[in-house]
Amino acid sequence: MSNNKDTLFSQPITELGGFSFDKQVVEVFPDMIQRSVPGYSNIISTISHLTEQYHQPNSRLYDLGCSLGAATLAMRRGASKPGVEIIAVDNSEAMVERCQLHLSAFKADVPVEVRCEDISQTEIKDASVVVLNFTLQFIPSEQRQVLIDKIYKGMKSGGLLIVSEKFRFEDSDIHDVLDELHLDFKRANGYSELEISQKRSSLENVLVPDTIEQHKQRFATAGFAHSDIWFQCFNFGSLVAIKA
Ligand code: GEK
Repeated sequence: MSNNKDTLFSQPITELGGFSFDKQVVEVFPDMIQRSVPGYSNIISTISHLTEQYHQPNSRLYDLGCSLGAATLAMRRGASKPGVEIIAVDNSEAMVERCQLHLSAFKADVPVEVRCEDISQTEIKDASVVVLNFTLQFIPSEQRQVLIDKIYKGMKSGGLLIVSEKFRFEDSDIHDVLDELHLDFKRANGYSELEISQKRSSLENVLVPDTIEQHKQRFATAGFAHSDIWFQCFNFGSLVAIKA
């Protein structure tokens, strides 16, 4: 995987467009996500453990919005039962191309199919574990319930859905405290004020966070019998939902 440092927003950009997962982003992605998302490594390693516990024989595991396949690899490490197949999906061609290359560099028994498609088009079938690791926040708000409904319908009984996201907080004082902690995290990881503010503008209306309550409500509406947050660091975290 590429080890390039993320300097995409280090110089003033006159015409700042909306953020997109293009070739330039692919080159710096591992560094970018590590330095921008608090708890990312913890979440990735826990995806392995959760996969180990929840994957079922003769089932499919989905990584929706797989980027370079970090969660796919984590799932592959955790999967050992017979008849398991992983399907990794992303709609960025540049990401899928690099993901494929990266996955083929590691030998493993569990087959992985990497698809370049919009996850709204992905058929979910016989799924025991489904991962949306920082992807749902990029899906238009009005399409989120439809997507979670579809995932629920395609899951096996006892299946697990893992959804990691940046969160919004209803209480504006709490929102500000957690947001400031996140900015400090980015500063401590070497991002300048210019990089932070340009990235923030570029993500506006592209990354639209929900509250933790909205996520739980959406899971309940889809039919999930159980859901809760299992990890939180500042305004980032991860939830699980279980199909009865
Ligand atoms: C990780 N899960 O490293 N269909 C398919 N892919 C999409 C769509 C869509 N409609 N919208 C966005 N994406 C990864 C990190 S990154 C998170 C996920 C981040 C893809 C997009 O192309 C990108 O690769 C990914 O979702 C989000 O565990 O960069 O903050």
